Amino acid sequence: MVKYYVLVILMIKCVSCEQTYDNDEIVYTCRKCGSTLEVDVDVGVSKDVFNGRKLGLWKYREFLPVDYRKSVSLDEGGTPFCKCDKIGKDLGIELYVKVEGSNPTGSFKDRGMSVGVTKAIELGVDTVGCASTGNTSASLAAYAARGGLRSIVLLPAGKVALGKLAQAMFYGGEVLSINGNFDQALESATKLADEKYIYLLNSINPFRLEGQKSIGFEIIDELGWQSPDRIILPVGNAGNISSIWKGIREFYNAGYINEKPIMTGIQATGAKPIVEAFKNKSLKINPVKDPETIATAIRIGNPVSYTKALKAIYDSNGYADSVTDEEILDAQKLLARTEGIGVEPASAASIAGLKKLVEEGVVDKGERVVAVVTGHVLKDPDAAIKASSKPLEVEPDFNKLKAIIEKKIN
Ligand code: AN7
Repeated sequence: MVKYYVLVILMIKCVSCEQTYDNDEIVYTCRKCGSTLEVDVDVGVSKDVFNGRKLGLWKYREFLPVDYRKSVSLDEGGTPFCKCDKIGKDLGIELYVKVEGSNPTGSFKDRGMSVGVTKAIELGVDTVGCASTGNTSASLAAYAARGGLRSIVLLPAGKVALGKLAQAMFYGGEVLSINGNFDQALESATKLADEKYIYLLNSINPFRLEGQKSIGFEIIDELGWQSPDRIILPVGNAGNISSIWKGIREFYNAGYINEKPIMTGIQATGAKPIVEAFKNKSLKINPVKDPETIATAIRIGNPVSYTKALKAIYDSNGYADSVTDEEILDAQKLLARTEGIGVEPASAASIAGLKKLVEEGVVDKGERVVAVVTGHVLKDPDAAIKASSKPLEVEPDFNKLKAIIEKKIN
């Protein structure tokens, strides 16, 4: 018989001035100081309560601030946790890769959307919306369909990878193509939310981030209730690094772990306001006006969760750095061709960054590192095709086929 008590104090709290808001208030940023908000969750429960439950987001339901019994779920989370000995050995570290592309719509956003859409229904709203570089919109459209809600998504015109666009459209999202970049699309979506046309499910929404903290939970759980030395991941709008750190803090506060990992965020050189702030030891960013990178998912110049992300980095004795498009594409290929893990370009930033930081001596030899790879290779088929050699055309003639196979094709 498992004995435990659960104490959940639910409040929305400003991360800068600590102003609090009621759990059922629709509020995205602090009305007093303008900063971002987080849901304050205080849980006292023995980790034995998780025994026998299937790995996944809702395994940790005591830590999630919505009603589990009414959850809008597609069985998200419980993603592969692959030990990568070949790349690990080359880098002189113990490497695990958390493969978030195996979520229902192919990215980590599903964890957040499950909680976010559940919250939307609890609040009684009928329309959800977001701006997106692609993955958020795919996930939102799917979970809105599952929850029976209308969804409106704003995408930067011509800049969304094909797989993501196909998903957003096909799941029934009302897709608006904005003549501008992601940051401008988000400004428009925020205005729609302020006027109550949509319940905004970008990562500015603190309930969505509650779902994403489960990446941190699963990593700890899968390492046998131990912290890795480091978690490294790509950073765009900076919600994910913030929420994983929140999850880590909650498991630490609950007494499940005695150490915490070094949080390490990687951006693309053409979109690296967080890296610049980190180099200047600042808690403020200078937005990048015209962000550019092949990794369209993280082509973001004005990340909304920068305060949380920089706090996560500073509080964990962490690090932030950037990688070039070339380094990203090389890492994407390396991961696919060495370990069989196919990710979209943005996701490969974590591997590219890890390689760079090992070479620079920032990552120590022998470290136990978890690299989070955030989205599936099929999200961006154009990038995958461009990075590969063309299929050879061969007549259905065995001798011709043999002659070709006897040479190496690639
Ligand atoms: C594959 O879909 O912002 O730092 O609108 O799709 O939490 O923003 C996507 C972001 C990393 C960055 N990897 O995460 C969107 C969007 C992939 C992503 C990120 C995104 P955050």
